[in-house]
Amino acid sequence: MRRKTILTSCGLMVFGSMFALTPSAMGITVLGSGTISATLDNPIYAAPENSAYATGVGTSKFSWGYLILDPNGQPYPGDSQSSIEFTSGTFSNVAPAEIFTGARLQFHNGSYAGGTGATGIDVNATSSSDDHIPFDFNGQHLHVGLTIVNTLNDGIDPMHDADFVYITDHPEYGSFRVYEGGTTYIDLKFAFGSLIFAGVGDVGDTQSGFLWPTIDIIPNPQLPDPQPVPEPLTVAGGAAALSALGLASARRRKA
Ligand SMILES: [Ca+2]
Ligand SMILES: [Ca+2]
Repeated sequence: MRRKTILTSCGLMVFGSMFALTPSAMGITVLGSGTISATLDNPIYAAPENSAYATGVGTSKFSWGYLILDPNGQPYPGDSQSSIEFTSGTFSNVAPAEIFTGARLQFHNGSYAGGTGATGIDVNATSSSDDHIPFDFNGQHLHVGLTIVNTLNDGIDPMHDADFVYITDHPEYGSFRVYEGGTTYIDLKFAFGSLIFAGVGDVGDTQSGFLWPTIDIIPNPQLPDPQPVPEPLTVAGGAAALSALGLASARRRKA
């Protein structure tokens, strides 16, 4: 009875775990298979009105950022919203507290008017499984906040310009960064059991993104006094469009 109480009180956590109680120590073999899915909600915006430029709250893909439009009402070439997408994954014959790679977080680093983005989103992940006894692998939940950093682009250092995300409550695990215009994912590690964070998985395409050990803006050694400058598109057409829309001049910079 005590064993069951311990197990069923467990939750689901992302990015790995450490644990004190193993199935073998308990004298039983418990394995489960199923899927991990998630929705993204409770966004945080740089400014309240930025919610008008975001879509997908409550779904698995959240997009943000105001796209400057040309005279024909179309985004300028190369511009796009940024997005985060939770890609569902499966787990097969895992034991409680066993670390497994069960899903991915894909990040597209778009280019839009600076200051019109989101700065955070929550991941609500849930497991689905037909394995219920003695441990219920179904319906275990994870709720974790992500901080989104949309760096202003200086157009000089791609690593500096790369936008990034990190686990809000765990900056010590570093950040997942994607170059401007790039799209790639990071593997997410989960475990069923009494859990704490223990690390992150691999980046899918290392030509598009990378892991960085801190959550700080990467300094640009080529620019002693970093001063982001508007990109050509912004100068050519965006400034007038923004002015007409009454947006703040600071937003002419792209993030
Ligand atoms: Ca950037
Ligand atoms: Ca960007």
